[in-house]
Amino acid sequence: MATLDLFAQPSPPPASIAEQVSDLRAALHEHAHRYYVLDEPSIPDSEYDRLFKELQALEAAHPELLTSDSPTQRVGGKPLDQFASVRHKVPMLSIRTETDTEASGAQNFDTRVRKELGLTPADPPVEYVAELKFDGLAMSLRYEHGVLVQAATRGDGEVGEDVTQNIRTINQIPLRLPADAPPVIEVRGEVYMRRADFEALNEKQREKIAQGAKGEKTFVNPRNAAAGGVRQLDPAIAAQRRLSFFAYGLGEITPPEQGGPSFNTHYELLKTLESWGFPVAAQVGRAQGATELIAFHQRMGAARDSLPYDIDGVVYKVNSLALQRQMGFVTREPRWAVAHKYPAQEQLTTVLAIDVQVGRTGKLTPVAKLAPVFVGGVTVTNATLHNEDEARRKDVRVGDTVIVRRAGDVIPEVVSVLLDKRVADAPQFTMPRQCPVCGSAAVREEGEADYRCTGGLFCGAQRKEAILHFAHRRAVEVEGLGDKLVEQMVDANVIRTLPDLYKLGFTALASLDRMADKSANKLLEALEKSKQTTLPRFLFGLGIRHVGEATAKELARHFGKLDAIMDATEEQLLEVSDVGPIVAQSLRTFFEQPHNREVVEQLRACGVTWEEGEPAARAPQPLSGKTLVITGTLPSLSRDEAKDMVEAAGGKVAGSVSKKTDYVVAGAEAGSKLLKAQELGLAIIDEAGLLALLTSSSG
Ligand code: D41
Repeated sequence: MATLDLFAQPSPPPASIAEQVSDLRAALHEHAHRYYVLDEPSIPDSEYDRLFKELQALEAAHPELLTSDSPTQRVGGKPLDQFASVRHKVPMLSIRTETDTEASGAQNFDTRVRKELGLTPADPPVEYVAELKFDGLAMSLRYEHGVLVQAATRGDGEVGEDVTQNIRTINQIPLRLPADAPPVIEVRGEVYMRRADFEALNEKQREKIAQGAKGEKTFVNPRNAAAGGVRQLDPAIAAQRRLSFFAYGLGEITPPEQGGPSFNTHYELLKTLESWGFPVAAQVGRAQGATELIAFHQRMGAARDSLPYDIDGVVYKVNSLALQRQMGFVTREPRWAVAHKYPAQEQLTTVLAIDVQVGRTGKLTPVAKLAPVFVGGVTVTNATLHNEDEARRKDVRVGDTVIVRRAGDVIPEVVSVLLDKRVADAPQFTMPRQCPVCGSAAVREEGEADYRCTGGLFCGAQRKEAILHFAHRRAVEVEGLGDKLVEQMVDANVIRTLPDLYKLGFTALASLDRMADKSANKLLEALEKSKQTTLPRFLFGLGIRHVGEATAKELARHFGKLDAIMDATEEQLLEVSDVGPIVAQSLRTFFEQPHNREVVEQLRACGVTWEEGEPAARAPQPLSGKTLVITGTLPSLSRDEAKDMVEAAGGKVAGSVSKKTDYVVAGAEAGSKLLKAQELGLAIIDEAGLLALLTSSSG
């Protein structure tokens, strides 16, 4: 503190500057309230920043005008060694918890209240206020003469800790109250962290850890992150935590005899706090009797997962303050309030095993098998670990005690491991290099998160997908073989592998549900017809990863024969235009699996044939090396026909327009792709233009 020298005072700043400072503060207070509390910004961020800087400049030039409730003073304090103790003038009570998560929990409370008040069934329903129960930490905010002077944690209810510096950084908490607020008021509520702020914080933490920062960790849940933020000794760190606040009650307040306000109901109190700038949850409402409490409990239970923050229940309070006084409290818990919980979304359990599941497309997913635990309203026995990196990051091991979370209908997740409970010598999890279903090699390609089984045609897990793909219109077309039918045939064990398709007899087919004789015959005909195919269709139909239609055509043209492709080395494959290292590797891995080769042989043995050709001597083609995009409806050609013609002429058809597009073929009702082509100044042609290109000699 500077000593005050009455004789050497600097001349006071002109009234206009003090006025400017005061106007700027009022404007910034108002805008911050609209932005942080009401979520209805009234000016652009840039304008707010400009006003803020203006105020900072004025305060720097006139330090004597600086006050602690200035919006510039949210973060300013120095790091502390420890927090001072604060004795609460009015103890911070706790709240009785109703653990019965069913509707009966609300009924029980209402019954107790009515009994306590001596009401009979003939009396009207009791009026309550129903609130959300935020999952954060209780805080008491003390204002004197409208200025925030102290923020204290609940502690044991009698003595808490002075965390004023940190709480000042919470933008939702007013540093100053309007003129109609009483000289002394303590506002009580919950400091919490919104889920999005929690996710962003953990993302930042993960980055720090990845960069090798020591002593950093990720947080288990928003409540822990909020508690950690409140207990930061350095307010600059607390400020980065992005905490939020909801008000729900009062501590000390100037009594009416000394000019303080007098409230009749809890609802009136909440509305007044709201008018003074405190955040009060929009969901708060009055409820008549148990019926409306139950309805509130159910409504909020359904809305729970779509709220931007965690709640662990709802709170019911008798609305009339006179009735509250009449009821009083027992052992620090008011008789007039109760917290009605929802089923916990997180629970502890142990990991019994880590299995690896194989999806329809061959993706391997590690899954933790858990000791059954009731969480989020259901019994959970499995939790996904997503992929290798996630499993490593969480480092889940067999025997570990873990926190599982199940929110809404989202699949259960392992949130974290309690490392201090880890059994000695628990081995780290590693992804298998072999498919647990079929034993084929499992590979993880560069830049990919997932391991995949390479036994596409053979693998039991991928059977349905592989058959469907093979039978696709653009592959070895089997007309009428759709997903429902494949599903049924595989589930009924009528077919196990792809070649089984061609061994189907009429009896087996006709035995299927809803399969009339006529349809069975039609399918047999379609199968017979599909046997006569082309090499590109067959190759594409094998469903080799990264081998799309265009690549299949290019491979067929280049090698002429399937055996040549199956036996080609990586170098030979790389000679094919359109084939890069990833595709070459994928082809090699596929044909290295004996099972896949066997499937190919069996298909041939079943009579699937095509005309083989000679390896191509690269004839110059009119569209070789060109990429086209087709958009809109062409007058005579279908999209597929146009595509085939372009590809036969050596060109490629892409799905989206980019700088690399050589021509955009536009038909009727071409939309955004045409616009983009115009923007990029690309060559735009119509169907006639395309036909002309196709017949032109290359060059
Ligand atoms: O949302 C909450 N966590 C919440 C907590 C709430 N909505 N209301 C509360 N009301 C009280 C009384 C009835 C004592 C005024 C509370 C708490 N207490 C509370 N939370 C932690 C300790 C006390």
